[in-house]
Amino acid sequence: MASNSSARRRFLKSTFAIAGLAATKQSATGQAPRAAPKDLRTYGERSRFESAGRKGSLGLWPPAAGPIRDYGIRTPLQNSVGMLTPASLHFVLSHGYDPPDIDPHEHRLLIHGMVDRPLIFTLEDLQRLPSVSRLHFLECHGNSATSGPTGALRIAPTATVQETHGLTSCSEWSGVLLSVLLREAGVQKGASWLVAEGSDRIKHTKSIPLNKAMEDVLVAYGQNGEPLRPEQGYPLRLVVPGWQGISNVKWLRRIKVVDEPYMAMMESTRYPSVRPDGKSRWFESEMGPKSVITRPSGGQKLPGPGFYEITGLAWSGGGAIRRVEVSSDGGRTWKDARLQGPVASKAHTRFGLDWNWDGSEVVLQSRCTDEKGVVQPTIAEVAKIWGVKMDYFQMTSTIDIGNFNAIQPWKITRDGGVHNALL
Ligand SMILES: Nc1nc2c(c(=O)[nH]1)N[C@H]1C(S)=C(S)[C@@H](COP(=O)(O)O)O[C@H]1N2
Ligand SMILES: [Mo]
Repeated sequence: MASNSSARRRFLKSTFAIAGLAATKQSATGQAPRAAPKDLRTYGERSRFESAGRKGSLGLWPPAAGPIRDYGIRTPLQNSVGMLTPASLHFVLSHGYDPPDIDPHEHRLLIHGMVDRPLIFTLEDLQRLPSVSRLHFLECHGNSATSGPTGALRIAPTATVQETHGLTSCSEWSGVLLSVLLREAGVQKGASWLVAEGSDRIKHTKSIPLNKAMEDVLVAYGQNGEPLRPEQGYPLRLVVPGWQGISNVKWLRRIKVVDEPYMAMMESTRYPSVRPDGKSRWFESEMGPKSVITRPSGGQKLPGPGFYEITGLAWSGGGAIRRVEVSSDGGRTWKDARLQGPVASKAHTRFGLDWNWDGSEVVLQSRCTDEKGVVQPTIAEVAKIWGVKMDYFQMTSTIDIGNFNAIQPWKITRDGGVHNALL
């Protein structure tokens, strides 16, 4: 088999030859006429040739009767490049409701409870305080869950990476560290938790331990250089780095400092991941190391044998990604992938590996290791952790295994088709 570098040279040579031809032809025939210059657009749009889009529905919880709708609006990871998700393609998970229409001038954030000085902040107040900008992923704890009411969508051989992993995105979040606000309010002795509340119809509420709040939690008003999008919590949200999506309370309006978790509706009924034996994992908040190959991925088609970069994303709630390995022989041997910068803590990290496809049937998969040395598990290892048999992952049950971070295999068939090979 030719080495990757000679395969790549051959590939580049033929591509350049074709590119040269196309350029000549285009200028000769006057193709691709330029549109007359338009006025400067106040707010830019992408090229009309681009169509990558989110998919899914807000969904209701508990699911309404009728046909199963996918839960959540998913990011098209198969089209992603680099490590940032444009705000327009960020996944959306709101528990059944459209974003409230909040006038930022009217909006207030109240901090009260076990504090010396209850405080009320306007958005302008917050923007006068020292700001930080941090790269962090968000991930719904139900991302890639195979069981649960919509799990069948995740194990179908035809599933795309948008369907299997699209409930995660990565942004640069700007705002004020929550620790700054809490110090300003003066947290009283004995306080150990806080309860954060949103302004949506269900008043989404989540308990967060005080030590996490003081460590790296952000009260964010900015996303990728502009104000948050309404779907992401405009004008204010919590960003709880590396923790389950549910903690990142959107449309944030109240933080109460308390001395125990509140067992609010969402965290007590839906979010302890309940095991089939009836035990549940409460406040299992940190997301484990996870990676997925985004190209080639489910539903794509390789035009023929030759050189390809295998590329994907890796992330961990435990910190920065240290290593990503890729296997092209179903997990027998592994090669270290390149990590593309920036490699930020609790952020998506892009990886790549040169690969020469010889046209035979292969299974591609990636596994990552985070800075704590924790390695992404196989699905058999996940089954062991949860005390379930492998067939559990095929069942359509009302409960799903949360924080599911098993290695994702993609099978490439001889015709170049790419198929989900998780089960
Ligand atoms: N106020 C409010 N905050 C919320 C939710 C919600 O329904 N209401 N959903 C939570 C869940 S379950 C997730 S996964 C994340 C998703 O954030 P995103 O929609 O910006 O991607 O928001 C969390 N914050
Ligand atoms: Mo979520």
